[in-house]
Amino acid sequence: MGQFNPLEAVLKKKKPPLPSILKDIQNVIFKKHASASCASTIQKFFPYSNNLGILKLVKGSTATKKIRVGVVFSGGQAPGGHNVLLGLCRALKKINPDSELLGFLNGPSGLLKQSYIPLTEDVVSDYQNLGGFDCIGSGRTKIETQEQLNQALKAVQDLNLDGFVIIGGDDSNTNAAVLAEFFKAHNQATTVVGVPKTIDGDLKNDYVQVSFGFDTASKVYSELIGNILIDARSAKKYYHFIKLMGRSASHITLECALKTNPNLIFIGEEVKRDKKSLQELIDSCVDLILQRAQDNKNYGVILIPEGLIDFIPEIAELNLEINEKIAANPQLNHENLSEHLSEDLKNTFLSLPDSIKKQLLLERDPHGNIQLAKIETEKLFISMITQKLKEHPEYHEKFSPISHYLGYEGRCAHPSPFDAEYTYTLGHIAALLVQHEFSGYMASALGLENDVEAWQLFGLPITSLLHLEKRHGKDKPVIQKALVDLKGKPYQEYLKLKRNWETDDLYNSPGPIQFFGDTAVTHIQNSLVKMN
Ligand code: FBP
Repeated sequence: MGQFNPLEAVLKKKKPPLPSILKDIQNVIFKKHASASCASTIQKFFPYSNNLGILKLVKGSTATKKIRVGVVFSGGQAPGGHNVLLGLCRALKKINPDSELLGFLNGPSGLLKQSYIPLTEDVVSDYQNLGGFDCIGSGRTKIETQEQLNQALKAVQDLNLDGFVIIGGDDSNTNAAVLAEFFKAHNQATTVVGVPKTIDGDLKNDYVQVSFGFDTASKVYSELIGNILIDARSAKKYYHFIKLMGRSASHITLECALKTNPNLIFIGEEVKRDKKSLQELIDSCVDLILQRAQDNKNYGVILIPEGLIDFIPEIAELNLEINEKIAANPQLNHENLSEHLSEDLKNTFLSLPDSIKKQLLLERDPHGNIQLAKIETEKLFISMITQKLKEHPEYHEKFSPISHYLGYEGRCAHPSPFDAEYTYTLGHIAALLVQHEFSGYMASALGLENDVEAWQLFGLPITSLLHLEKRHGKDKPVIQKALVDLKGKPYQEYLKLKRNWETDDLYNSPGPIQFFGDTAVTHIQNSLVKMN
């Protein structure tokens, strides 16, 4: 590792506490807690795993044989990943000192290539409480084709793995369910387990209060937004347009807004419900700018979720058509595509700046998702607002916009005390699910608003979270993304506050994450969880 860093040195020594039930890990078992139904449209894809119940970890005696487990990071980085490795490693050793953990390198492709390093206490303890996925790296390869599934099967056989743990988001956990099913169908006893990771906060259900990383990332972004708000109020001359990461759902934007009180935010799910056009969104920004100018306030801060562009009905339709057209003809580019589009979408496409046209055509990720992180919605807004303000020359010259994109800045921060403890616990649950041979399950902990000692631990069948979605033009079973609930308390709270945010500068700067002392909070505080 690099140069001596006093904060890291102290963090590395801080062993995360565990829920009470895990204090005697050799004497716990999973008991069926509730039934979990798998959608009828999904059952045929998972004949071996469509009827699994929800499990709860309780006290009970069990055999503690030696187990050999492989683990992989899949998808985008999220704070706390290293503590999952640490939790897994320590739990496996506590279960049986001869157990082993292998870390596959650079994502799921590491399994296919059988490229791994042994994850011993010496290796993982050097990363205790540190951000990043750099201990083993991550990647976005999807194990999907028959050839890849066979390669994965060969790898777990060659390496004699009792378990394989995928630390990932919705698509990666879907992949865990697919692999678990494939192994069962081939009489391969390797247990496949998922761990819920993603800063986006959209992997969320009755048994996953929050995915790990969301707490830290939203706190890091809120710190930065808070600083920008105070700068805006001090300089009184700039409008800041801040795009925030979170591929689809607007959870991060809503969470950061409730923590910082900016002037205006957009929530993709609301835009979709109200069928708002791009021009209507621009008009609402212009209205805000004109209204604030009446009070001599030619400054402000506007938050834009990364996924917004795909919630605007005409752009979402355009994206779907682009997906189909480029799947059929990969040679299409931003200059010749319009001739292939239907008439009204052609006009929408042609009305966009060239830079955005190109970005809409960028290669899809291996899961078939458009790369929204690369679409500069914040710049699109600035350019359209500047154009519209030409109708108001007296304000046009006072409009001085600055664009920001906060995304990668938050994904590898050192985990907040909550994320550090949550991930350490999730690693232990994953080890126990492997030990007890519950394949196709996701590690889950509830009661996260309480201190760690009181958390309740579960195993959740991944197939119960699946639904059918179009990917690369075909129906695929995938975990349904949890979008912002427009009837939920966080959104309702925002509705109550937003009018005052527009006119009064109620800016709040929450400051950096605290790791020690009275303000180092170890339970979940996010509005997303607390208010739901
Ligand atoms: P995961 O869903 O894999 O956790 O990744 C989420 C995310 O951080 C999104 O918010 C963002 O759109 C995307 O990853 C960026 O991907 P990449 O790291 O490949 O640029």
